[in-house]
Amino acid sequence: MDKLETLKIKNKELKEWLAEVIALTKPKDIVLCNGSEEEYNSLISEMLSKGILIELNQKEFPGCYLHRSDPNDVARTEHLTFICTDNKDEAGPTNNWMNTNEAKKMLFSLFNGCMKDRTMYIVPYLMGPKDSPHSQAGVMVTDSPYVVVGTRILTRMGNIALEFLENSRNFVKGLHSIGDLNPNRRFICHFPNERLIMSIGSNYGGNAILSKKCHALRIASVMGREEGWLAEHMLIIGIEEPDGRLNYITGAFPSASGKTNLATLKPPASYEGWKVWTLGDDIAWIHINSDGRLWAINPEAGFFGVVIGVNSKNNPIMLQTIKKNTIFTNVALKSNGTPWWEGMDGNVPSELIDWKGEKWKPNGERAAHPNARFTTPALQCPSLSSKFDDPNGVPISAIIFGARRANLTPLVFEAFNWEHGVFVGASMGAETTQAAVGKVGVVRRDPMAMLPFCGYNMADYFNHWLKIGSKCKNPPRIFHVNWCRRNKKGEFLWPGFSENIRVLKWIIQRINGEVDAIETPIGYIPKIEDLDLKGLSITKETIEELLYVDKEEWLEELKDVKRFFETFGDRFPKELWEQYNLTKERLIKA
Ligand code: SAT
Ligand code: MN
Repeated sequence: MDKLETLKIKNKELKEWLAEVIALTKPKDIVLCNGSEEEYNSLISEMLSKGILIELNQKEFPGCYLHRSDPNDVARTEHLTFICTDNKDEAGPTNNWMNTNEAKKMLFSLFNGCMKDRTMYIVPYLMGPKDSPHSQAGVMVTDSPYVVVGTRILTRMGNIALEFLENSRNFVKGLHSIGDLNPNRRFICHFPNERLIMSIGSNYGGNAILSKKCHALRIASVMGREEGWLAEHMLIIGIEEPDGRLNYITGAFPSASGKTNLATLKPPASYEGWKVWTLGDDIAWIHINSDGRLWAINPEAGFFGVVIGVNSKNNPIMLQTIKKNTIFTNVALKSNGTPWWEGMDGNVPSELIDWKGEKWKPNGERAAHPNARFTTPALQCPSLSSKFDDPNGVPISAIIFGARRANLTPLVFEAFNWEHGVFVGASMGAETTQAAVGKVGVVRRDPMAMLPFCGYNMADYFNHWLKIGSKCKNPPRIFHVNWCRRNKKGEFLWPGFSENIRVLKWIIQRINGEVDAIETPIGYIPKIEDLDLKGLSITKETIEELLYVDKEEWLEELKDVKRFFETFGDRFPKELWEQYNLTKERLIKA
C-alpha cells in the first residue's frame, strides 16, 4: 500500500482497485507507466537483455525488434474467451459464458500471487483523440513488458490518460498476467457490467493487449448499446478523388481478411489524383451526430496487422510504415538480421531462422507463422489522414461488409436500405482465418465481422443496429464486397489489393447518385459498363462470373442463415426475419 501511495494517483476508484489488484497478485515491484520515450526505450533494453526481444538490423530497420511467442500462444483463443454475467442470456448464444461469481472465484485463484517474482506495470491508456467527447480511458495492469510496449504503440498511453482520469472519470479496468502460458490455465474474461477485463495465460495481441479487442470492442460494444452508439470491428478510410471530393467509409471484415490492406490502399498508376487516406485499420467507434449522420473515430493509435503477404506490390504503404519503430511477432530472421515473411519481395532466402528460432531450409514448412504480425505506430503511416486526431472523427457515407468467400458472394452488392443492410451484415458468412486458433477456411456465420467481439447477446446487438439506423436522418448506405471469389479451377477471379479502388469508385458513384444498378434478389449489383475496368486484363466472362447471383446457392445459404437466426429465439428482431423472408421470396421468384 505504501508503494501505491507514492504513485500519487488522484482517481479514487483507480486507487482502490489497484490496492485490491496488488493484494491479489502480490507483485515484486510496481511501475506506473508514464508513456514516455525514455520509458519505452528502457523496457526495450530490458527485454533485449532477457531475450524477450531480438534486435533486428538497426541500419535497415531502425527501432525494430523481433518477438517470438510461445508456440502455444500465437493467435486469439476464442474458445477460452468468456463474457461473464449473472444471466447467460445477456451473453447470448454466440459467446462463451461464465457466471460472474464463479468466474471470479476461478480467476482469483489463478491470479493469486501470480506476480510475486514479477514487476507489475500499471498502464493508463486513452482510446481516441485527446479532446474527443467519445474517447475513453482504460487502466491495464500487466506483468508483461511486451504488452506494455504493444500498448504504447497501439494507444495513447501514460500521462495523457492519467490526466484524462484526474476528473475521476469512468475507466475500464484490465488485469492481465502471462501466468504460466499453459492453455489449460488461459482465460480471457470480460465483466461488461463492471467494465472489467481479466486475462491470464496468454501474451498474444488480441488476448493480452486489453485495450484492443477486450476494451475497444467487447466492453465498448456494451457501453455503445447503453449509450446509443456503435463499437465496430471496422477500418475507416477517406477516398479523395482528383477533383477533391472526399468520402469516408468504414468496412467490417473478419480478422486477417485484408482490412489493413484496404485501410492503406495505394491506388494503381491509372488512378492518378486518387488518394486513400487511412484513419483506422481495425476498430471504429461510431456516433450519431447532430447533422443526422454517423461519424466515426478510431480509438487506436497504431496497427497490429498480419505481415504475411505485405510487399511492395500488394501494400507498399504498410511496407514503408513498418520500416522503423516496429515490433515484429513470429516472423523469420535472415542472416543479415532483417525480418522475413512469406509473400515478401525478392527470392526466398536459402537459409533462415524460423519463427520458433530454429534453422530453416526451404522444405515446404513455413518460416514465419501464418499469423505473424507487426505492431507499428499509425503516425508513421504515409497515408494517414489529417483527420486522424480530429476529436469529432469523420462523417461516414458508406459501410462495407466484407467476407472472404470462394463462391456465392458477388464482388460487390448494395443493400436496398438500412434494414436490409443490417440483414446483410447479420447474415454474413466468412471463411475462418489464422487470426484465431482453429481450423482455417471453414465458412461460419460472422455477423458484421463481430462474432468474436460482441460483448453481449447478438440479438440485442442487431436490434441496436436497427435502432441506430432509425434514429439517423441520413444513415450511410450499406454494401457487401467479396475480393476472394474463385473460378472452378480454384483461381481468384478478382486481382484485389490496389485494384479494389475500382469497386470503391462504384460505391462512391452509387452514394452520389451517379450510376444506376441492376436489382437482384440479394441487392443491387453494378452494370458491367459502370465498373471502371480500364487497364485491367479481365474478360467480360470473368466479370460476369464475379457478379453472378446463383439462385440455388443463395437458397442453400439462406438455410444456414435461418439456423443461425433461430439460435437467438424470441429475442431475434422481427425486422430481420422479415428481411429474410423477403430475400427468400425474391430468390424463389427470380
Ligand atoms: O485479435 S487481434 O487483435 O490480435 C488480431 C485480430 O484477430 O484481429
Ligand atoms: Mn481485428
